[in-house]
Amino acid sequence: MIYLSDPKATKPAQTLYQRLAMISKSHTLIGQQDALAYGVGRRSATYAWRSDMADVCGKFPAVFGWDFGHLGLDGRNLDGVDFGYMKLWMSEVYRRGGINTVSWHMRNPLTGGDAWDTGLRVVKEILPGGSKQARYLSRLDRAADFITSLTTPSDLALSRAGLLVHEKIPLIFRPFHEHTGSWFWWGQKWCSKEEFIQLWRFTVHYLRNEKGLHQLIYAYSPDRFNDRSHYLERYPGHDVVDVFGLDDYHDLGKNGKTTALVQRLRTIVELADEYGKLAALTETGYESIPEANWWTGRLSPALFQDPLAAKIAWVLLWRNDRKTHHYGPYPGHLSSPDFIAFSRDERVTFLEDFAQIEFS
Ligand code: BMA
Repeated sequence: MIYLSDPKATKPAQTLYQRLAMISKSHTLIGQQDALAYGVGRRSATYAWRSDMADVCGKFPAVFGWDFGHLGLDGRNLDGVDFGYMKLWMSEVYRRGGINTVSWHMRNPLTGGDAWDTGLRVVKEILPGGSKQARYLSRLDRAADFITSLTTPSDLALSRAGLLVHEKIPLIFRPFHEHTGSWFWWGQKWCSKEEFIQLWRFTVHYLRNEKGLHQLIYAYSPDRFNDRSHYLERYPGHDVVDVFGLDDYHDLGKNGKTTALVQRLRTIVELADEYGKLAALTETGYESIPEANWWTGRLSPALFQDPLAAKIAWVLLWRNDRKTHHYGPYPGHLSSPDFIAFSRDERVTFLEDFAQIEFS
């Protein structure tokens, strides 16, 4: 048994964590960012249950990525996803047995610019005592309101009898991602190790203790790293992290080396085994997938050729935005036939499969 870092974790969050631990021994869930919100060449103005992946292979991803960037600004996130619909999609994902994970390309609280607005030491300004701490707290409050509002009737029979109990939907929360790079204002060049760790710990404690959120599973998600000690350099602690994540596009891209990715996956799986947590490839892909057999030729060997690396719980592809910026297949794309072959690999687990796997 593995246990969430939050001693007060809700039962559904704890159950989801256990299920992921069990499934990761033999399967890897497939995920995608914004999979339901739009696809290449298609943006629906309303709520719909559709994804490019399902249009290609008939199956939906099991893990659905979302982003809180621009929360509270104009009703839409940084990539134009309406937050009202996002809530509906997240609830429906949960109802169908899928998993929601949230990243946050948070705007720069010091300058008002976007997440990529770097150059100043922002982190120390949002910590307690900093000039922008109040602004940061109001953003956390908004996120907490959104998360709190994500509920679902826990039992239909009870709810019909008028005894409606609302269950809080568990979320995998993945803040301050890719901090080993310096392209975001929380990146390694823009804050000290101590500041980063303090920011992480402060955020988790605020959401847990002040906002009472116990449905969150926290993913620590650096970009590429050299070795185990580099990976752990800014690690904020076992009591505030549940998933050892990795964002890695490079190793599956043009000049990438599968062996380098496999080595990194081995490291995070080892850590997960050692500390009783999960490991996941929290973002990856090859922009516009210019290789027809990328799925079975590159991704699949990276995920499965090494038995230890194969124990990651999920892999999340980035979003399908437009022909020059997409990380999943779409009908007519040159890699779609190969994606169909990849989707038939029984180790690759989609939403429909995840619901059917027996847990002992
Ligand atoms: C990047 C790109 C951007 C997007 C951002 C946040 O990788 O996809 O277009 O705004 O992620 O989702």
